[in-house]
Amino acid sequence: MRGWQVLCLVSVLSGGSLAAVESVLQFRDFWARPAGRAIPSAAYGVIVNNGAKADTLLEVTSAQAARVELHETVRDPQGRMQMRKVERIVIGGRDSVILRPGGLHIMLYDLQQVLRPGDTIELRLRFAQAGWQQIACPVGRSQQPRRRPTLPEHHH
Ligand SMILES: [Cu+2]
Repeated sequence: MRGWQVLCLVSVLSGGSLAAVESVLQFRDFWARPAGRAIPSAAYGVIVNNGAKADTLLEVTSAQAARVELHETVRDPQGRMQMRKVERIVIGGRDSVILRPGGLHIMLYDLQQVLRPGDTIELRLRFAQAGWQQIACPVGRSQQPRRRPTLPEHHH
């Protein structure tokens, strides 16, 4: 559903020149790790590029974190997993990029508040083509264990 809100925002901002918007992004299953104020958090999710052209994530900011970095997780020569800052993340045309624990992710430092499951943080992502995109990101895993398995699959 968040993806559709972004689509609406893009349509409004572009006014009469809708055809000029080549890169249409969707943000799926975003969630942030719960954290106390002294501990960094991280945000994960899937960025889908429905446009034909590649787009590049350049920067992320959040009202809830004073410093935000793009990170990747790499294995060092000793076999240990380490996080490393990356300057940009490219999402190919008609492709997607998964941000996940142990892979690419958004790192949130100097939290302005404790992040508890059920809270929501705002993320503002700046793309080379699509510009600034704002998404609401729930704290806690998005894939919660299903408590009511009789519900239809596609409710929101
Ligand atoms: Cu990190």
